[in-house]
Amino acid sequence: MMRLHHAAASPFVRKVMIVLHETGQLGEVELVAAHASPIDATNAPLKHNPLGKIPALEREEGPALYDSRVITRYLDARADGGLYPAAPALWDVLTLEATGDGIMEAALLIVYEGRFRSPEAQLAPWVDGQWAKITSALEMIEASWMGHLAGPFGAGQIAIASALGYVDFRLGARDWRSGAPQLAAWFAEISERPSFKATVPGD
Ligand code: 99T
Repeated sequence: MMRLHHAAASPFVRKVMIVLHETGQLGEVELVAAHASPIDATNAPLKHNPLGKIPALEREEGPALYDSRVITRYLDARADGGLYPAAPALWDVLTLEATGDGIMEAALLIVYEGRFRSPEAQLAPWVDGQWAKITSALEMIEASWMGHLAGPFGAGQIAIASALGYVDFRLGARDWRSGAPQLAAWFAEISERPSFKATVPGD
């Protein structure tokens, strides 16, 4: 039995959960509740990921895996799930996945700025700069990646949808949809997939 260090708020964990759903491996993983935090590693899976971050995946045949991109790729290969195509299509999928992960990272930095700094210590240009990364990524997806998103389902769609779900969950007061209407329509539709409905973020 594999063990996944998990929290329902994490978009990085959500990608892994969606892959487990999509590849029929849910029954092979035990979920271990973790509360990773950059300033308190008490409940972080440090033994399995020295960086103290989740997700981390314990497996039988070797040391634990991290980070989320490694885990999703491992699980897909394990089940021959087809979420990562062969090269050259792979390079597009990995770039789109990196874009989704980058949106999550920027959103998480905004969240952490609000969570760990006193209001006086928070830096508005820093928060604005992270939000600018998100909007520039969304603009690029809207302009250049809609055809890919409409194509074969895979790790790129999983990462982008998990990122958008996280932005809505933690930064819901910010409007991204009016600047990316096609992406907003795609997100509404893909959110109906059972693997997405089963993994909606929560605290
Ligand atoms: O930074 C820390 O020490 C703890 N943070 C985490 O473990 C977050 C949880 S999302 N995970 C990552 O940053 C993983 C990033 C890595 N590159 C990957 O696995 O892809 C928590 C979301 C929330 O609470 O709102």
